[in-house]
Amino acid sequence: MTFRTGFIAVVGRPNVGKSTLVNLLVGAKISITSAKPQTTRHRILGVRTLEDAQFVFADTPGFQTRHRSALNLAMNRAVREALQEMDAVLWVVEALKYTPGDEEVLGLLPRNRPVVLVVNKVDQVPDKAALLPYLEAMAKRFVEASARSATPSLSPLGGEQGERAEASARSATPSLSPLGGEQGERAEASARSATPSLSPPGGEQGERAEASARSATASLSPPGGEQGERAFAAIVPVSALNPKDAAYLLDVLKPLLPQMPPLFEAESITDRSERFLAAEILREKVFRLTGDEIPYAVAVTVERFEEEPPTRPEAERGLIRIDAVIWVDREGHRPILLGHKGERMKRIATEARQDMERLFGAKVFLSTWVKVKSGWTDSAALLKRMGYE
Ligand SMILES: Nc1nc2c(ncn2[C@@H]2O[C@H](COP(=O)(O)OP(=O)(O)OP(=O)(O)O)[C@@H](O)[C@H]2O)c(=O)[nH]1
Ligand SMILES: [Mg+2]
Repeated sequence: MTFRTGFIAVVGRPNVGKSTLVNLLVGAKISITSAKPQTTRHRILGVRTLEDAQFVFADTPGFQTRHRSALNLAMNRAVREALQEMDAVLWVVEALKYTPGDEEVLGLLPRNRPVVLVVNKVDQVPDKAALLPYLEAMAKRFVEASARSATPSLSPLGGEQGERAEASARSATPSLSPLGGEQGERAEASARSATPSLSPPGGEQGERAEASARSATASLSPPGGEQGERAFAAIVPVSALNPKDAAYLLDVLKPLLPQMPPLFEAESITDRSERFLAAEILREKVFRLTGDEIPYAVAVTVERFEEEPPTRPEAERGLIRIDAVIWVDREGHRPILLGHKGERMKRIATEARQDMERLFGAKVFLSTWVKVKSGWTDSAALLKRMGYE
């Protein structure tokens, strides 16, 4: 039996559901999620091992260019690095939406790796037939973008823009070959072939339309970077909230991975330590339980992570004692985080502890402190101390 193992970068603009999708594919919650953009700040690997394949997903921060703090630059760097190292790319977009943020990500996609377009949140689309023209438009954008990136246009250099121009120039180089006509036509033709299966919206029928959109688009093009060839390896509409969608996506990805023995133990689910995951879980609760003013300026560090020996011989793990500091940017944020009589902070800590216990399979004793360190999102030195490389 041939075994396949490969790295898959999961990229997209903020809040499209990358981390939710990675958790679904891994089968465990290893990456934090929230309704607020810019939840993920680090690259984090999620591993899923089947009988004949190991998928190593790299969840990445949402790529964004609106704010240029040191933190954001570090986050964007993590996205670029992930894209360079991977065997395949999952580009995640939100069903029926296409924003300038998505366009930015399109410009970063590598030319020499298979790219699978994941159209997420289809559960929010009542009329599944409405997806077909969207999928068609996305296929077309991908082809057009590759034609554009083959002739890098002059753009002002310096800062991020410069980096971007450079990155796309780099990505264009390996396959500088005449593009146009045929490719676009092929993608369009296969998108068209999806259209006859249009069926009336609603209930089961809608689902059927979705399924046939899948099967039609899954064959949009052969995977991989033949010179001058560039179309999505597949287009897969999913809901990251629907466990049934994971198996299909894994099936699509498997043939894109190189034949190689596994790199991680079969039971591994991530490359990150429990200490790191504990800090992330606490940060997730801050994101979820505070208003818009707080999350972006919050960081969490774990000052102590100690596991006691099990008290009973049959117990696998002992109590884990965790001391964590929640760093805020301004003194004014402290009372907001604590809430009336400390109620909000209490809830944050309780929910975090429960998630930690579930993930670690151990009892957790969690102590938290709130400290103020102004300007940390803009200071490279402080970022490093807080674990943002
Ligand atoms: N309805 C619906 N909501 C979803 C789906 N996938 C994700 N979400 C929600 O979308 C929000 C963002 O999800 P995340 O997984 O944190 O998104 P992300 O792309 O990782 O975001 P960043 O890390 O900030 O870039 C959360 O509230 C999720 O519950 C989906 O398929 N359907
Ligand atoms: Mg995320």
